[in-house]
Amino acid sequence: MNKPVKRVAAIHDLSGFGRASLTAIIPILSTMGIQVCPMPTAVLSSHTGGFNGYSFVDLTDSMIEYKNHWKQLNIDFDCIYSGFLGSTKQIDIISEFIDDFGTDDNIVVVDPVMGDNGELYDTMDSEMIVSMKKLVCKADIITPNFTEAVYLLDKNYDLNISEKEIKEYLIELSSMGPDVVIMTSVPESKTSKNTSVIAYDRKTNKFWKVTCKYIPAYFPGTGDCFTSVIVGSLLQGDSLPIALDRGVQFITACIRASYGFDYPHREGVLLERVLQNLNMPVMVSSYELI
Ligand code: PXL
Repeated sequence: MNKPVKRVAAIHDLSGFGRASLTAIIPILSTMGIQVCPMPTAVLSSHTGGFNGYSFVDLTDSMIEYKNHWKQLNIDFDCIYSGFLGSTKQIDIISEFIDDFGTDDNIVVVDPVMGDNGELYDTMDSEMIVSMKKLVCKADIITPNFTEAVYLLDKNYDLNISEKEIKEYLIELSSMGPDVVIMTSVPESKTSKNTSVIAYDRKTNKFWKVTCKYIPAYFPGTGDCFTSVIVGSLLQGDSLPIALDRGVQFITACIRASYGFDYPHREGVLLERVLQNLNMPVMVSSYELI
């Protein structure tokens, strides 16, 4: 039976303050006309990027009961989308979740949230990296930023990297399992004022690139916003390069809408001011084949 609304199982933490993970994913996908069924991995009072003293409740055990109930209800998902995880045991549970709910028709998107700007987030360690490497093998699509790609491949974080090497990293990541690898925050040459997203589609053996102006500001949670737009766009039937374009355009709009205001960037981008952009037609396509 064709569902009237596409449905995503979103396996992420719920952070009460700071516009990251579920508090970004739910409004974005809802605005795009997609039903989000959240499975919280942990409840935090805030995300960990720039806040001290946050509370953290690990929900690993509840995830097993959650999964069992959803199985009993026989829910079918058009997408399984995981992100920030609170423990290595959660990775085993998500792996089982994919075995239980994954089909030939739905897509499994793993955002291997571990760090940014060359560093791991507070709650991540080497054990989490080992487990994340196993989880990406089960995904159809992964969306690491450059830092996470480097950790997944045991490479050194070196911003002096050529496009040829980035392509090799993408192929190596795809050989772990996913058909599509989307790398964000790809460094450009030292003199460039740009940053880019580069994706590799193994089935077509194509590399797609979307470049955008680098704005010297860091807002936590933008990775979650980007991957949510990719998920929503693909579920709406867009091609991969259009999904990349929409993701980049939306993040650029989020940062531009936020950057001119004087407030702590740890609170995240001012999502509420730009959500409606998601329902505008894609005006300019800037993607290229490389
Ligand atoms: O946006 C990634 C993310 C998700 N969840 C939590 C985080 C972060 C990044 O800091 O701390 C709890």
